[in-house]
Amino acid sequence: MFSKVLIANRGEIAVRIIRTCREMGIRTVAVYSEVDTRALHVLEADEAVSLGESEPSKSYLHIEKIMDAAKRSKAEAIHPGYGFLAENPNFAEACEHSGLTFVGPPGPVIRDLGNKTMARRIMMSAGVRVIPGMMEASRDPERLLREAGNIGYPVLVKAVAGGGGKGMRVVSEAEAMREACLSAMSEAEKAFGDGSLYLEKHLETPRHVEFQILADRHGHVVHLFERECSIQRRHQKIIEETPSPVMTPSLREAMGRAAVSAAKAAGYVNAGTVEFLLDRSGKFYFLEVNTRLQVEHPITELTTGLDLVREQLQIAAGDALRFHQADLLQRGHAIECRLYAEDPEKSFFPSPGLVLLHRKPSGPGIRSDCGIYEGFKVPVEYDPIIGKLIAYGETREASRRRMIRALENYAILGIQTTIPYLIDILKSPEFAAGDLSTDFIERYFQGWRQSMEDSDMAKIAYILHDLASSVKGPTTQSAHGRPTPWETLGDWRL
Ligand code: MV4
Repeated sequence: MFSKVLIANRGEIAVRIIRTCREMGIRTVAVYSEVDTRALHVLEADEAVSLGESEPSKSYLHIEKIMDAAKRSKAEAIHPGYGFLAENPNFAEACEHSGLTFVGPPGPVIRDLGNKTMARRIMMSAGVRVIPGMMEASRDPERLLREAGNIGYPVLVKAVAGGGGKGMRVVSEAEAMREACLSAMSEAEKAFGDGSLYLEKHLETPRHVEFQILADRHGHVVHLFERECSIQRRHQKIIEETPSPVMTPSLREAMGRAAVSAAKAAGYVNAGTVEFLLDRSGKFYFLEVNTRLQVEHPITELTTGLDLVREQLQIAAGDALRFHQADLLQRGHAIECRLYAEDPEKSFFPSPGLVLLHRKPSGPGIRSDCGIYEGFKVPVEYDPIIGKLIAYGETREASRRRMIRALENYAILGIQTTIPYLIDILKSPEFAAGDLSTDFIERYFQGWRQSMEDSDMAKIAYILHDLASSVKGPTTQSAHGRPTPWETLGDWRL
């Protein structure tokens, strides 16, 4: 096993990886930008190397700086977390060329699966059903128009280098094709440096069900069951759960088998996720492979008992998987809520700033993966995810109620968060019934506003937040001339 690992990431996922390394006796090296000088991952790692300027392209996305930090600190492996360089094949290859182990799949596998039509061809050859559509990309609007006619409207225009909804357009008639292709092409060119497009039949109101897989370097592949990720807003997942409320043992077996075939066909190694769209009739279609540890991995951990970061490190070190498919069991139900520093009343506008108060919930079945602390200034430069809350229970209803309880016990002052919004989704009759689809948020939670009948804790937090943010300068001078706790609250680490 490695004796030192560099974590090329920040926030909750860097902290998450550091924790497992600590348990395994592996020393950790954090990297950080200027605004992250006092970030939690820096405080928790054994060593930390500065990357300088905060702009992502000059810090967490800068391959040479990170390679240099790894060499100087004598790390043997690099864990990329999610986002940033996690799915960059050039980064994975740069690591291997410098004699560092990349904790993830081989560069060429990342490259193949990142090309969405290549991924479709691989899956088709493996006998995994793909959504009807094109098997190679094009930049010719006339060709795309002809193909759309063959597929039949509505079609979905997708970027071959895409993922996450960028460069995607639903087109319901031939007249709208040219315009949609041109705008998708320029969006894809800007986002990925590759404007090539392909088309798929557009599936209406599907569910998003993904399978976690683990593959070692010896050709063994297992799946760790599914995660349902249908609750998302603008291609940003907000609530994930496992098992999926619609899963049956036979569907699970069929989808799990497809996920394992997909991984084998791609030559996959390490942890990955095979995404499917599931239609109302129970037919499932390959969507894409995510070649990284995902944000929502904890729900799989709670229901299988495994530590996915430990599995990743062992696979990267060359160990064989210690279990077969038949050894794996799913137990209970887990739900994850992603917590964002965003204001849900102001169309989810980012809400960075100083965390004045931070009280995390705890208790039975509650896990908190968090990247902030009281006194930390959430920077504007990066993704606004501040952490995740995960609730485990024997049944879906038990974990749902537990999650509501925990969210109502969560107090964060100084920044706006999506917590009140999450509470209302979890309490909705539609969510409670498990009636989920990728248009859930558009259907039920458009134009959401906070209700003042929220929990006592929410009310108190609300009042305290107003109080705390209105307390400024001399108006709070105490009689004894020393600063009041309100003035210093949150400042003690600065
Ligand atoms: C689709 C689809 C319907 N039909 N493809 C969105 C992100 C990208 N990874 C693929 N996505 C979709 N592809 C066809 N042919 C619907 C979506 C989609 C979606 C997928 C997963 C989770 C949330 C979603 C929200 C809207 C649309």
